[in-house]
Amino acid sequence: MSQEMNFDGLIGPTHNYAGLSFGNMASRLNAGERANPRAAALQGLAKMRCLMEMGLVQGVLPPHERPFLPALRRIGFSGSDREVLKTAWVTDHALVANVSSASNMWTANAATVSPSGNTRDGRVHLTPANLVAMPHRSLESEFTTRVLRRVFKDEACFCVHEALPACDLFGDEGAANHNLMGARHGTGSLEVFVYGRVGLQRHANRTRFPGRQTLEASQAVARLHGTRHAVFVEQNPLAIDAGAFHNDVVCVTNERLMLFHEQAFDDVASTKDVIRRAAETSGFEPIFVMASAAQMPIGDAIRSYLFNSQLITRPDGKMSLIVPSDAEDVDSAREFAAACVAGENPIDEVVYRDIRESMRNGGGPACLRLRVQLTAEEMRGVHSGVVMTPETLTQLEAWVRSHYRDRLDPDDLGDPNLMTESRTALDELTRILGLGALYDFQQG
Ligand code: SUG
Repeated sequence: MSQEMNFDGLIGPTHNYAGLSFGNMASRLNAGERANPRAAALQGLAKMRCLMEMGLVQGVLPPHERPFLPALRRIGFSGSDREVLKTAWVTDHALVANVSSASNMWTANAATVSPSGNTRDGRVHLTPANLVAMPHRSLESEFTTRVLRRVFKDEACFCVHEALPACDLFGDEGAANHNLMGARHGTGSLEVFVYGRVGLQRHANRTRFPGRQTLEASQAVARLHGTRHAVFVEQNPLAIDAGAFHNDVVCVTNERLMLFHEQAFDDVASTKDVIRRAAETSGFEPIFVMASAAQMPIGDAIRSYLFNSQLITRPDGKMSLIVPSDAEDVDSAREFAAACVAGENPIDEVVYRDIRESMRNGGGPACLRLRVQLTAEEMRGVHSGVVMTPETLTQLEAWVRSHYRDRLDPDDLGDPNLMTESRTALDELTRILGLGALYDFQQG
């Protein structure tokens, strides 16, 4: 028997709104606004506590070092750390914004994960996403690989691959474009890879906004993992252009259930058909719950992030939908969520959570977590420091309160004190989570 464990990204001390993500509506609309890193991190921790109280096993992944000075040195800035930051800031604020983003909080983009029941060698396989579509996110994969190799160290149980080659052809966004479906967690399941474009057809762009995940990347990940049952389906260009830069903005799965918007996929009838046929081979019957465009215009789906909810199975076997509180303000989304609970499907509860600070950058509940299905033995192999208990959560809340600012404007990113404060916080965090010297600034 397996259990699902969610690894949430701890929201880092430099959380801000720099408008870095082309094609992500919230990122553009809130560019330049004042952020509250302290509230952001506490909202994230409160969501984790809520899931733990529902009986789920919760893990965390630490924030990355930001501002990331090695990236500035690599492009020619030199001197002491303070000098590097100062000269880069004077040269171009945008460079500093890119190396300061706390975007690694969205761990649905950290990696693609195949459970051991699905893979040929019977190990859990993880491929860190290269995130090449956005410069600020492309800085994440190296450190993510390091973290995942510490957290999933036991090579008898886990295999953490290198990220795919960092080029346009292999644009990979991790679990945000990958869904698991199966009779129950841990039973051999079907992996539904969803791509935004065919990389080799780069000049035949069907979208105005980037389709970040390529078919070639999805196929490469399935090959690396030795995935037994996989299908590859395409995002709808219309959804991408409406702001669904990742498929998880318009679709979520849990066990046999797929909850999605009518315009999520390029060809919804054939997508359902492909999944249905593949599911038959995997030995289960999928349940599709779809919001039609008439019930909920695609713009409402993007504004509310209803489909970016976490769909979870509680220990009693029923499902809960953890929805961003922003969705309560969008009539069609609120009504559809209520209808899901009333309808003939396993969802029997909707829980609204306030994660507004993350939402303003286009990151909902499902973006903030990486799902990993683990057997009891694999669970024991996970680095225990990152497995949350109510006490560690309390400790992390106190840590946030003592180190994080409660306001951050994009203009503050050039402040060397922010760098020092962040390093002090992260240094302490590695002790709380028992991770050892993990960050570049801790070396030497
Ligand atoms: O990659 N936003 C992230 C949001 C990621 C959401 N993740 C999933 N859907 N799984 C992105 O666009 C905004 C940063 C800024 O503008 O400051 C940002 O990176």
